[in-house]
Amino acid sequence: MDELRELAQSIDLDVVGSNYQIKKQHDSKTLVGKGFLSDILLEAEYLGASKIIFNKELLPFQSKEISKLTYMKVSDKTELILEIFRKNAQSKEAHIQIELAKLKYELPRLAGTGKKYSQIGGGISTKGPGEKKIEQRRRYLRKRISLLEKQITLLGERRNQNRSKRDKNALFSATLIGYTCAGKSTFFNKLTKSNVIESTKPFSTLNPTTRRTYISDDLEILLSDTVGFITDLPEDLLSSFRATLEEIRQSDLLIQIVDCSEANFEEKIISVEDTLVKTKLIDHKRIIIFNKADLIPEETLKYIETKYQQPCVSSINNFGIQNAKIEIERIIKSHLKNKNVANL
Ligand SMILES: Nc1nc2c(ncn2[C@@H]2O[C@H](COP(=O)(O)OP(=O)(O)OP(=O)(O)O)[C@@H](O)[C@H]2O)c(=O)[nH]1
Ligand SMILES: [Mg+2]
Repeated sequence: MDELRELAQSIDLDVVGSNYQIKKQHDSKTLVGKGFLSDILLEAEYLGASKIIFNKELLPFQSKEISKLTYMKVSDKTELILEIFRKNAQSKEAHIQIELAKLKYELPRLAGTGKKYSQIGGGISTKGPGEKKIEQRRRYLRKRISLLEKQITLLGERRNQNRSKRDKNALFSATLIGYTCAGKSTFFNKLTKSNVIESTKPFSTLNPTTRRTYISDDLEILLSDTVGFITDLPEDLLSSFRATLEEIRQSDLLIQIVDCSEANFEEKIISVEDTLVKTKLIDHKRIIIFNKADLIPEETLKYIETKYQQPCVSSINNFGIQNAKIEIERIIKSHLKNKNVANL
């Protein structure tokens, strides 16, 4: 719920209240129980809310059922994330990816927003103009989705061409991955002396950026910064970000950045690994770097170092950066050595 609040606030929504229910099973019609639902709708109306956001993706008919009971806009975490992505999109590619994910989200929910269209008219048990409008919109969405998919494929091909040019240079490639706001871009900027956006707001990076950088005096690599992950990242959104997934897939090494100053950082490691499983990237060579070490007490730092035996750094000062580079270099060199032995 804290994360949902932060997501909402990142796009300047004013959060006036929150509530939760613990249930063994979700209510198939309304997600939460009927009694609880009427309580929260009353509370939200009393607090003057104009929108109610569920911290779980609502099934299309669930959002339709809940909408029948209130004048407030009924939304969910997926829609909120889509909105954040839309606001942060800067490149043409990001805009296409987000529009595609949004349309894919809208398509099965069209009947749920039927009121908007069916108010136009329609007699009893006849196919009125309302239904026709829905059908028209559905057809439009399908056409537009297929057009956008083609555009993304084209952009992907162009990216592949660039990548194969890069591959000729045969540089080892590493990609930064991790939960949103973990500090991937800050670490990237530190290593590559670049200037990509760093921000306290989630999902500030949408498109991958790749730069050459010397990890040691004699080892130059390609380092990529990518979009952040989040628990329950909508599948459509993830699959729309094919460029990022490709970047990760083609990479020789994944560097998972973890914000170790958060109380639930271990849950977030598992959440990122879940996404890696879903995207079939879990078997990729991967190391973890614990970031924001400047924000944690000495004992916690010791605990993490002992438990994980992975580098701890601060990307805003230089703490641990040299060690992290040495560790990355060690892994790359052992990988290259194994590759050479395999090629003999
Ligand atoms: N104190 C401290 N803050 C950090 C550190 N690294 C990053 N930050 C801050 O954490 C916030 C998020 O950093 P980003 O680099 O934008 O995080 P990201 O992982 O790229 O996030 P997205 O691209 O939005 O997914 C920024 O406000 C950074 O200044 C660190 O080592 N210490
Ligand atoms: Mg970033």
